[in-house]
Amino acid sequence: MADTFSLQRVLEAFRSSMSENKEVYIKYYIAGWQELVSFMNSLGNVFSFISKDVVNKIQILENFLSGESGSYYVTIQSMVKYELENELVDLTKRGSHPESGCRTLLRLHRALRWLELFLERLRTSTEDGKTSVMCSDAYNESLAQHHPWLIRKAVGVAFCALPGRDTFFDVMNAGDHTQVVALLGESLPLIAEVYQITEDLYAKNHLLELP
Ligand code: 1PZ
Repeated sequence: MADTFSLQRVLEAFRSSMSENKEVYIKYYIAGWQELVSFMNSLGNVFSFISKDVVNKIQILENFLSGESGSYYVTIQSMVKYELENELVDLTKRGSHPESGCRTLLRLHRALRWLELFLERLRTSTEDGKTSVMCSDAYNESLAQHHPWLIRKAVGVAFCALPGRDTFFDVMNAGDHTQVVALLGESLPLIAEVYQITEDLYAKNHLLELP
């Protein structure tokens, strides 16, 4: 199944990431990101500085998960509890824990909001819709607020290299446009729910501004 339905696999990973009692499994959460990285790579080299950062963050989380404290990293909930109780998080400025699980996942979490906003725009777009505009509108509404000027500029350049809407739908490998739109309609509530659960957890623990 490796070369079929990339969008489908993203959906499946995020679907599997939610446990019955609404905890989020890190293993599947990063599997979803891994799929998004493959997708991004298929769009061309301009995006490699973005996918490298995502790959790096996936790796940090994978190392925790396969390390000796791995059992505390099964869900985002257990990770937050473990890292906070053991003072493994730099809370106000970067110090002895610059790559905590909590701050690393927060970067992906913020990017997930971008993804949600972008895919929603794509889903509801008309034939003459421009992906670069959808991308940058979604970006300005979310991730951009957390990025310095230089990165915002570089991201702006990358957006200009995005393929058009038709190609985008094709690269998603999920059938004709109507089918892609249907699949997006199915995936978005899921992604939104995973996002909201994480957002509430981070808000409750005052972790939304981790350096
Ligand atoms: C398909 C088009 C892809 C457009 C992607 C739009 C988002 C642009 C994100 C730009 C990231 C730039 C490179 C790295 C930035 C890092 O400094 C930050 C903060 O991490 P820190 O420096 O604090 O460790 N990294 C991030 O914000 C994570 C960005 C993830 C972007 C994921 C894009 C998902 C693409 C999905 C494809 C459909």
